[in-house]
Amino acid sequence: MTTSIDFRTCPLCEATCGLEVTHQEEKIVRIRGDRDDVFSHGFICPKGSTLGKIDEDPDRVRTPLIKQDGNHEPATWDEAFALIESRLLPIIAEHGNSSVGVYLGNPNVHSMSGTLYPRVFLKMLGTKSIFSAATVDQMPKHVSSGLMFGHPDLIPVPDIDRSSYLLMLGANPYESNGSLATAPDWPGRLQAIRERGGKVVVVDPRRTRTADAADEHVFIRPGADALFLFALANVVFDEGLVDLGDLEAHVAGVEEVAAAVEPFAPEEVADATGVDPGRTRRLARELADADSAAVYGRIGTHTAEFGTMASWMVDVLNVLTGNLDRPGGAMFSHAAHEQPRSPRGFQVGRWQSRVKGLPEVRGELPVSTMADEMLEPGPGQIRALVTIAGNPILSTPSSDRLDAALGGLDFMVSVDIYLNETSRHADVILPGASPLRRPHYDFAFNQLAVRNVANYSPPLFPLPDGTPDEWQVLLRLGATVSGQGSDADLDALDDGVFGITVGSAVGNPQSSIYGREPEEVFSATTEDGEDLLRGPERMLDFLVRTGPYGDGYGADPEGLTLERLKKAPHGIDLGPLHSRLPEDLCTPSGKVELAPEYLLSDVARLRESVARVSNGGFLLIGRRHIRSNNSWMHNIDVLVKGKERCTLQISDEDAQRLGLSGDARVKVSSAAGTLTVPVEVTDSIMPGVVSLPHGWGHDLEGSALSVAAQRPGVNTNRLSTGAVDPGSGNAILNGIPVEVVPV
Ligand SMILES: Nc1nc2c(c(=O)[nH]1)N[C@H]1C(S)=C(S)[C@@H](COP(=O)(O)OP(=O)(O)OC[C@H]3O[C@@H](n4cnc5c(=O)[nH]c(N)nc54)[C@H](O)[C@@H]3O)O[C@H]1N2
Ligand SMILES: Nc1nc2c(c(=O)[nH]1)N[C@H]1C(S)=C(S)[C@@H](COP(=O)(O)OP(=O)(O)OC[C@H]3O[C@@H](n4cnc5c(=O)[nH]c(N)nc54)[C@H](O)[C@@H]3O)O[C@H]1N2
Ligand code: SF4
Ligand SMILES: [Mo]
Repeated sequence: MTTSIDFRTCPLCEATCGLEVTHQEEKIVRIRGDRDDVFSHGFICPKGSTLGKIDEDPDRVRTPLIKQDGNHEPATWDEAFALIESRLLPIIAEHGNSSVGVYLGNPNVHSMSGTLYPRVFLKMLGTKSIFSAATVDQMPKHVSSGLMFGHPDLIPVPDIDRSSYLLMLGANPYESNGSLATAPDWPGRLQAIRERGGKVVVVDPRRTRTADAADEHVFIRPGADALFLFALANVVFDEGLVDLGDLEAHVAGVEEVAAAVEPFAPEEVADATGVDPGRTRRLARELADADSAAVYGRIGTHTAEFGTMASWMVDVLNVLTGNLDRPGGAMFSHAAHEQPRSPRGFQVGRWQSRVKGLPEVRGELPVSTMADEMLEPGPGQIRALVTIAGNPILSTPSSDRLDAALGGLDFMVSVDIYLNETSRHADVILPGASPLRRPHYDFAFNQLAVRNVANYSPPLFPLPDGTPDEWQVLLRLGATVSGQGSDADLDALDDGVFGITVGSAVGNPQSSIYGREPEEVFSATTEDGEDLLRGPERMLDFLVRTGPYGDGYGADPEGLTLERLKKAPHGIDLGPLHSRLPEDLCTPSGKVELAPEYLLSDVARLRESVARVSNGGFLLIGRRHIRSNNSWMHNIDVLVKGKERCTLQISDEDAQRLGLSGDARVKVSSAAGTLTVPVEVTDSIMPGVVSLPHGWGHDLEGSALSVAAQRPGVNTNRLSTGAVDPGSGNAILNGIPVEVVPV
């Protein structure tokens, strides 16, 4: 057997590491970090080397499965689609398109098919019952960015490679490898800040590995980030530290913000945050005085009661200290596939959810209310569900209720690679492709990267004969639910989708191919003058060629094309982040809107929270471990072996008070449910706070996860209540009041 080496980007998390894969035909010999990768320079984490194990996992679903008498049995693709057609079409005919709900999970943003084709499917289905992992994650950031910068995807990232001060809240990149700030090797990059004489400050109710490696760690009471950030802004005004720098002429609403933060002096919020007011004042001064600085908040800041307020104030601070859009501050990436955006502004709540009246954001509804929409009878009730790369039973709130809701549906389809806690409810499971058998380019994370890079990887191994790629599965599903027939011509449909994209570009004065003939673009997409490119790769070629570094179909012969990307297996470095404002703002005013009315209107609620007194109970928060990936990699033996990880962390002080020894088990109860878990006593968590990781609870009947079932752990989302941050509809997953009782 010949041994070959190929290079590809790891699709598992946001860090986008380059991998060097040694293999003998379809057998992986070794995976290690690609030292020549232009962005990751050899960095890898323990998950990256397990891609072969996912590919080989005997539990991975490889053929469609149809549920018969409670068991999932293999079926052909034609049988699976025929069943979907015969069951879903009558539901749609009788109850309307929105009676079919769709849930999109996190791995979609890690694949080309999953980034581009669910939206095509959704359009063909025509439902308004759309949910995704975004509302258990970063939706507050989309809302604040949409309102401040005019587009929900204009998300500034900390320019950590040049920054001299980083204030990081609710993020633990030593375990997570970073989020909404794509940077392979966070540990190395954070260390480099310190080596240049800069400073890293971490605000977290736990002293994490990231906090341990930082210059300073600040304990904060869960859920209090917004108050702390408002207090920092208060000091910046109070002590005359405002300096907008180059953005001065392009910012509206400074006075309104000054008035809004006025009641939040550090002394006022000290009890609620647990942060000493003198320290808050010092941190505000340090931030304002630094040569360059960035404030960066993540999951712990977002999945909280005031997630949108906190998310907003993070960028207010970046603006007030003159750090937005300047090197070393908080900057906007400029991805190779980015398309011109029109300054249309951004709106929240264009419609509301039926049962709880929660706001639509970006065309979707909060997943926290998905079960309500299924369980509450009446016109508009969701009766069927399609999940695409999602495991909401473990990942979204009030799992027991959702489990009952999925069990009661008339019909369910899961596009997934495992028969797991969620897909066990599906009448039909349609397998997605193994990560090694699909092409990769990071549409989502190149747009959030701390350096502009482009990297394309072809599929390492082919799909087995007769197995469609995931984009074809999604198109066929779209054809089926839209009545075009489960045997529709997928290539023709895909040509149609591509044609619409091309048509709108040639008609857009901002596009580099404005006024060109669509035919020219179609005929240019032949590879080697022969096979027509299709699907996501054709779209990638188009987006890159019409993107900021593209060849514009001949306009710039030196520019990027998919062919060029293919010739650069270690990626193409497009340089450090560059300033993009005010030109690329999408607000109707053309300014940074520092004080959008929608956000100001929620300040009173935050103000009320200052006076809340603790009842002495515990607040539950989450955590991640480097060997995890949300709920779906616990079936990989090398990642789960060793010490039990699904434990309730509790402080020494609290353990003593409750008389708990290191191997004790406790009952944890919230308004939503009760779990029994082993404790882990530690000095690294704040007294009054307990922490449990998410993604566990693999003991549900009907799943087929043989490795995960041996160490099931418990599902922390049985404790989350379904309460949301009203500004974004994002779930509150951190700061949940719980009671802890020894068993
Ligand atoms: N309590 C608590 N809950 C949380 C969080 C938390 O911090 N605390 N974090 C939240 C966050 S940030 C997120 S993003 C969500 C994640 O929420 P989800 O996306 O719902 O959950 P995952 O565990 O990522 O599940 C991914 C699913 O996709 C499948 N899958 C993997 N790869 C592929 C593929 O290539 N194709 C297809 N079709 N399927 C695939 C897996 O088998 C699995 O079923 O969880 C959230 N839940
Ligand atoms: N190993 C691993 N990597 C992952 C994932 C995974 O599951 N495992 N999931 C991926 C996904 S989908 C995402 S979105 C990212 C998330 O990436 P991160 O945002 O870095 O997520 P975490 O590592 O959970 O870090 C969140 C931190 O917030 C703290 N925290 C909790 N509540 C509060 C609070 O109220 N205030 C403050 N200031 N801090 C608080 C927690 O103690 C924790 O240390 O990670 C990605 N990478
Ligand atoms: S850090 Fe993320 S991208 Fe890098 S190897 Fe690990 S899982 Fe893959
Ligand atoms: Mo996430």
